[in-house]
Amino acid sequence: MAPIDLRSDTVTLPPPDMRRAMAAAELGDDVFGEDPTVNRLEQRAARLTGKEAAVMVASGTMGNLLGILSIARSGQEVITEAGSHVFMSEGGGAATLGGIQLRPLVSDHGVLHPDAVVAAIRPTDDIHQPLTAAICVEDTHNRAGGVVWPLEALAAIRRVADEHGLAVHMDGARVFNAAVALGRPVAEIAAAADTVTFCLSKGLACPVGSVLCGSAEVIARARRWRKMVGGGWRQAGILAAAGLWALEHMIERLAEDHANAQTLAEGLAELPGIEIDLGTVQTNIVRFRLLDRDPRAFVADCRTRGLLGGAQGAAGVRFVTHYGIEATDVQRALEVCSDVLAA
Ligand code: TLP
Repeated sequence: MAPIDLRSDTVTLPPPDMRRAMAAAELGDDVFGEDPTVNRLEQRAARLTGKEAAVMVASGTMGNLLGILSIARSGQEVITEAGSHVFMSEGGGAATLGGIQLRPLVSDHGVLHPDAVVAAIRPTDDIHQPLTAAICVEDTHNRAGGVVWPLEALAAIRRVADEHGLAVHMDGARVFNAAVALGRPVAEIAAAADTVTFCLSKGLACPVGSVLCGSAEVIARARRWRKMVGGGWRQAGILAAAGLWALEHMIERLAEDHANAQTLAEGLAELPGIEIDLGTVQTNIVRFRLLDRDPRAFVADCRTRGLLGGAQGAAGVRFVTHYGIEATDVQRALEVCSDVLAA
């Protein structure tokens, strides 16, 4: 039997109809701006997020990097959350390639408090300090367990940014999960941000791709950065076709992943030796702590029984539900966890 793979929603495979759409895609050279399918995806992404323009990129990491490089300059600082993906898991790209310093702030489950952000903004009249250029938010927040930013919290960050002349970048790798959880259009969520990246290759099941959206001016800068980091691609319409198909067919079904994550979390909460904050399980990510076990050993024992997950830090484990995971898989996953904990 194939293992139940809950390591990430990045493991999703393209559905047969998505593959057919890819095979049928009309293509051109995207570096010349001549791939009609890429152009269509970028227009669609801009419309969906309520922005003027968009650029398709290889990954969420590239989208965040180009977004930050396009709204901040060398020597400036970007405020972000201490557990955010840009700060923890993107190789220090903004510092390496842009000379931009990230300023991590501790938060309440990934949601930055506006007062903490205000307190972190650098004074402009002190020549010792770098200047603050932007604020980065992550919605949904991965390390917090797929937590959705309340719209009021986003609006509060927007107000702070406007009061201090700062830009806002949203790492919306899973912003469609946030939109489905809130029952609101993505544009309403992205309204708080100047630039927003979303991923096609996670819950939306595309093989490759993310899109960075923003004003025409900022996206023009991002295109220059994309070319510089080797991200100018040619007949990328074959990938954009997957994205267009996904935006049409894969968003609403994310609710199934959320329901499966909920069932999984509630089942795990019943098991001895597991500590889980059910309040953080709002989308498709389930994070929990093991009270008396090494998470790596737990994950290895699950693997031998056909369940894949991820160990995180000293006590944490992460499971992610996604396209291809059914309610019956969740029941089997719970049985495996129960067996491993009882062994
Ligand atoms: N997250 C991945 C990897 O870190 C392993 C995962 O499995 O969760 N922003 C957020 C919030 C992300 O969770 C990720 C990827 C990215 C950006 C980066 O996307 P990619 O992997 O496309 O560069």
